[in-house]
Amino acid sequence: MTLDGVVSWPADVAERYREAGCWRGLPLGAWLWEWAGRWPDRVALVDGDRRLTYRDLAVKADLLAERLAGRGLGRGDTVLLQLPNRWEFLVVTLACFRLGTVPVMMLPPHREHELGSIGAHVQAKALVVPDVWRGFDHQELAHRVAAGLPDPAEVLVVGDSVWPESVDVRGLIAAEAESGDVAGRRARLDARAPAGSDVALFLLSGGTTGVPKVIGRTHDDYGYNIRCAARACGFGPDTVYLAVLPAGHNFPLANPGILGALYSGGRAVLLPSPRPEPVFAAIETERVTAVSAVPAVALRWAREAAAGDRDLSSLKHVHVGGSVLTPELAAGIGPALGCRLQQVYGMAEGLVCYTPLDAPDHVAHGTQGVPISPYDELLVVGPDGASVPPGEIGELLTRGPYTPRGYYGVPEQNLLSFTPEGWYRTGDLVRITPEGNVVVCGRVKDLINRAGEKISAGEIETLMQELPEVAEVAAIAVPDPEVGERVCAFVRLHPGRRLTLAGVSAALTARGLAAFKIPELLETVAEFPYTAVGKPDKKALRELLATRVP
Ligand code: AMP
Ligand code: DBH
Repeated sequence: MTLDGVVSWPADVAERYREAGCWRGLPLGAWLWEWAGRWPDRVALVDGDRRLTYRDLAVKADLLAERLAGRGLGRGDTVLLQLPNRWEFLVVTLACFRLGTVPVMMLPPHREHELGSIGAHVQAKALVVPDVWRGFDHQELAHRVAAGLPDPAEVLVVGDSVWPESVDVRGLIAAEAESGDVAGRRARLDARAPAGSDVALFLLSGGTTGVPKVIGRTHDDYGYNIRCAARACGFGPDTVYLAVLPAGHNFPLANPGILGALYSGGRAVLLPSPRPEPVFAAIETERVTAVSAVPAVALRWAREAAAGDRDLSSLKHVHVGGSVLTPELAAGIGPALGCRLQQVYGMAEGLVCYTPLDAPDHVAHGTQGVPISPYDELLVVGPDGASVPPGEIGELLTRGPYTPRGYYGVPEQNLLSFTPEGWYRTGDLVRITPEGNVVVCGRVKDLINRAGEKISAGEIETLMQELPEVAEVAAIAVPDPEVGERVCAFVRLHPGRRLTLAGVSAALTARGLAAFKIPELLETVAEFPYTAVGKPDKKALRELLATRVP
């Protein structure tokens, strides 16, 4: 099938990126068999006691790809992928890349609301989930979501208790099935490989509205992104990268993350949680050289590292990004972990900036770095849309060889998020230093950034508006020392009605909203303040909140 809603780069621009060598016309994972040939026995992936070599990965990915093809999945079909950081995540992802089937990178906390709306939007043909994860029955959820989708979708399950009506992923790639005709299978898959310009995967964006914002990333563009990020972070065959953030997120997946480590001939270690003790233990045992985290997590590690007795001496770099980090806090992270800090400002929509490996402290601590590609274009504009003078604050617009020109299947949203000249409006307020480093100063988009998870205020408002008690609602961010920001819902209630935070939480959970998005503060007002155009005045609400919450 073809993905009709994908917005491509204009032909002349695409040609430029091809000529410049950014786009190579190769499918993601083209390196897999090359590495498997060169270093068949080198360990590529570690998940607890499980160690997969490059050859293991290539054999398993191909086997699964062929099995998926046998179940009717093919080029351009979409699959919702919701797996924790375990080795199967990567095998499924690579199998999809081999086949040209497009995984949609869901996150483990997503529930019916997210899986259902995105699944319908991309017309998912299958869901891949764990059986039970952190006490939650994903298999049951996946069947419920599948039943509600417009087209039939299969449920593929990774785990020990797979229902008869689900497909057992581990069974498909069990060791006994692996023998057989490895070379023949490889040749058959090579013969039907996707094109570089095909969409390789869909990433999710923290949106600002009710519409699902999924970003189609092509084999060409994502491959280039991975290469640039790996170079910016000095990744090579000696790299051991530890992934603790959810692997489906653009940052640990590819910037440079898991795919950057593997592309460089290094090793990726997967851990399903960022808790300090298991993280420190993994760094010690696996001699980890690089790890990435959002600021809240990195700061926790920095606080707890001194108290532990783990040997963290292998660690060279910690990559920190996803939400704001003050220079004062940034300065403490490297010394506490005994390594260098590299700050990163990135987005699933494309553009990624990194502080250079050799950056002096004032740059590494006080800025979010420079674009990873010389072909990235940055424009800082004022409210009138015109460029601001150098060094002044404005909204960042960007274009480039790995920043697509639109979200998938939402033409009206794209008119708002992209300019006619193809610039993506990041919604972030930045300034650019005389040396060319980006400093993130705030944002204009209506998002709440909770420990790097982006939450759309509009999404919360739409769901809360449906509550019978609620006459009017506005969701705003409350600053928080622990997670950066939390969701606060302001409501005006219908006369005589009452609503508690627990009531809101129960109602939104019942609607199938991911737990991290549920408001943690509820404030009632008799009258909403309004802006001149008649929208709830969120600035006034923030000021009001400051007077109520000490
Ligand atoms: P998303 O579009 O959901 O992938 O989220 C990307 C957004 O995360 C960016 O547009 C920023 O708002 C935010 N972000 C990412 N990295 C940083 C950073 N280092 N500092 C501040 N905000 C960041
Ligand atoms: O927040 C992000 O989306 C993000 C942060 C750092 C990202 O996508 C990235 C690096 O690639």
